[in-house]
Amino acid sequence: MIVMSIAGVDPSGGAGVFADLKTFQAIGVYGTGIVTALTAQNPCKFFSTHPVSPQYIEEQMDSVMDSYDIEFIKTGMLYSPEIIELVGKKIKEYNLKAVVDPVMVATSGGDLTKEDIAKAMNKYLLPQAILTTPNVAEAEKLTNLKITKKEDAIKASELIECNNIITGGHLDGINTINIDGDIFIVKQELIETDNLHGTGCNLSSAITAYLAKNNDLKTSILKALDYVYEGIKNGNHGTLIAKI
Ligand code: PXL
Repeated sequence: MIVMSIAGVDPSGGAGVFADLKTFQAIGVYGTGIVTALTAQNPCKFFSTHPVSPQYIEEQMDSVMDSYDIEFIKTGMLYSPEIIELVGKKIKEYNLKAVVDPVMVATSGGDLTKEDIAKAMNKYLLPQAILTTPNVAEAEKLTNLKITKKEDAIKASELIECNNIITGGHLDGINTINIDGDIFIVKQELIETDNLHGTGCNLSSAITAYLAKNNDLKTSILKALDYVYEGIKNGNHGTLIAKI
């Protein structure tokens, strides 16, 4: 089982491609990583971004796909509408099943995208995705709705173009899951911590890994929620042991 992350590099290892690879490893699948941008950051402070050209992102993908048989991928920081359009095209070309983490801003407040990329996500990427995993702020941008309570999240989840989980870290732990129009609410206890850097990356990569291990979409989401919760409880660097 080989999966792929298409995302940015966080050199401090908590988010982005490096974090994704650790999560893939913890859940027992082999991970490959396509880099969309380098960043200079640590969990507390974001310094700068250095994007990779769409042409070179395509070359990385083609070179990996040339020798590996990959069905499931995740996308993270894609930085610009041009990169989003390219990734949408490649998902179609290789018939990939994509979990899209619609990354827009870092927990630390850093600039992970060039401009408002919600429009490009809705146009090029979400129609190709099997799932998207926005947090509340990202779901608001994707739908132009204000989300302050469960009912708002349900409304937003019905507007998003594909299956989705609107994560509940900023909504009292209420995760709103919409699979083929069926809505499930999964409430998790919020954990008091200042160490949440990369939790969104870990969630989408854990879902991708569980899917690759033949779990259905709902089971993969539930197992991944559990994996991330345990990780946060253990200081968010304790995510290397997974229930497989
Ligand atoms: O968690 C969002 C995210 C995604 N990708 C990269 C990041 C971050 C947050 O910092 O650095 C590369």
